[in-house]
Amino acid sequence: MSTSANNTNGFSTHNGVKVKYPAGAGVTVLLGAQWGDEGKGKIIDFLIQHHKVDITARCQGGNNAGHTVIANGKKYDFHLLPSGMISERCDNVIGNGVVVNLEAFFSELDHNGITRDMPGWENRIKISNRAHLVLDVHKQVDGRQEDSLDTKSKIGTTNRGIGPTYSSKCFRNGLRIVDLLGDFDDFSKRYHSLVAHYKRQFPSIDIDEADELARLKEHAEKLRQLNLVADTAMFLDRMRKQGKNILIEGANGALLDIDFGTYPYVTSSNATVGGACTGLGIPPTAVKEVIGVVKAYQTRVGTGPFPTEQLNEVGEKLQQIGLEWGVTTGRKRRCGWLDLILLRGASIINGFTLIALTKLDVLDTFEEIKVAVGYKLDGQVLTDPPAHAADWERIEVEYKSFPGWLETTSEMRSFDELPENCRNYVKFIENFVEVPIGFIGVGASREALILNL
Ligand code: 2SA
Ligand code: GDP
Ligand code: MG
Repeated sequence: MSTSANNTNGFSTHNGVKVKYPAGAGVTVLLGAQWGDEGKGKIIDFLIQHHKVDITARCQGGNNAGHTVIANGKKYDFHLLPSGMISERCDNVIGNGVVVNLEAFFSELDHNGITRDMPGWENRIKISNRAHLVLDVHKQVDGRQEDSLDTKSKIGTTNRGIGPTYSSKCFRNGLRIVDLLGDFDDFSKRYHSLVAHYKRQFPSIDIDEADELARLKEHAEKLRQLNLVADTAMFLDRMRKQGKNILIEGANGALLDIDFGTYPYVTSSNATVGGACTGLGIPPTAVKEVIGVVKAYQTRVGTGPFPTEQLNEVGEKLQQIGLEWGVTTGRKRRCGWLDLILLRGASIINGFTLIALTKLDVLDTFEEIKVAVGYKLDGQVLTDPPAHAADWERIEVEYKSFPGWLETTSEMRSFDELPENCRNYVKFIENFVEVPIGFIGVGASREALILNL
């Protein structure tokens, strides 16, 4: 393999080149800068191999997310599990900000072969006692809420019960892991009252409450036996004090953030940098590096504004070459040109210190490549993304056009090797956003990653 971790002499090599990853010990946050599916999984895999990551931690979202990691000669599909589960060296945390479907948690461990192939896996993962549980009722409410909306207002959720679980959390009648592990009679009472609460809103809800409670009891036993639950904020604090490297992996993406995304067409958590702190109990002063993962074009699943969407042969070509299907639901992703107004906004909110630009190879065969560099609304120039959903529909996009490079980049391994037109495209993005592009993805494999650090 041409990419290898060789930490015995203090550094590792990737494609034969010494890795000069800049951050020292501390906390690195890695976030999606668009609408999710930027290829975060692959960059996380690189950092785990080369940056001596000791712990990977999930801070928000639930099993609505989907990372593909190709490693150890295998393809892993992760939704709820932190990606460090693939490495025997890494501990893993599911933080208080994550909403946990325990059924999905245990089945993901099984179908990725972790329980079978990685003895001792249970010593490498901890779930926060404060994390909220996704229950059957939340999934049913997700579907019913979507059904109750007209076509234009539908969010196009992943139907995993994520929004309703965060609603219960904010309504303060949600159930947490710590409740499940406490007095089960008390838990059952609160469970029935939560289901009754939602039934008043949606009388057609149909839950086998006794059956779900029995399943939850079994999960509670398993969690206890395997010692999988902890106060993860305190655990992470101890680890930081021991000088361990922590990688926080964001799910979804900045434009799906509940506060700064294209509201209401967003997910129900903070997918921007603040979510990393509140979702794990990590102070902002501990964060050393914030890496934004950006696809070289733009995709979105679900409904909602998408100013640079290409509902034409360009969009179809991006979808087909980029293999743009959702990892969680198998939905076709909508595709369009890279939007630098949105990217600059995401970068400002997150304070990116480094960008990873992925899937550049997907543009190899395009004669012309465009990027959005300006918005106009009712004749007025906008320098930043608007807040109101209705404004998005009337935006006129100003594009900058680049000549394509019409060469295959997937075997190229250094920035200088890339065709000139390709380098110009990358440099333009870097200058517009004013953040260095440290990684460039030119293919799905581990090796197809150019370091530009
Ligand atoms: P939800 O289910 O309440 O979080 O949905 C709200 C919106 O957030 C979008 N969303 C996503 N967008 C892209 N990728 C996501 N995860 C999967 C993946 C997607 C899939 O990584 O491939 O498999 O379909 C994800 N999760 C949530 C969603 O489309 C709604 O617009
Ligand atoms: P995530 O949710 O951000 O981790 O991204 P997904 O895993 O949902 O989607 C990214 C997809 O792109 C995966 O199938 C990856 O294997 C693939 N991928 C990642 N980086 C590259 C790249 O540089 N080039 C190509 N062609 N594919 C890539
Ligand atoms: Mg994904």
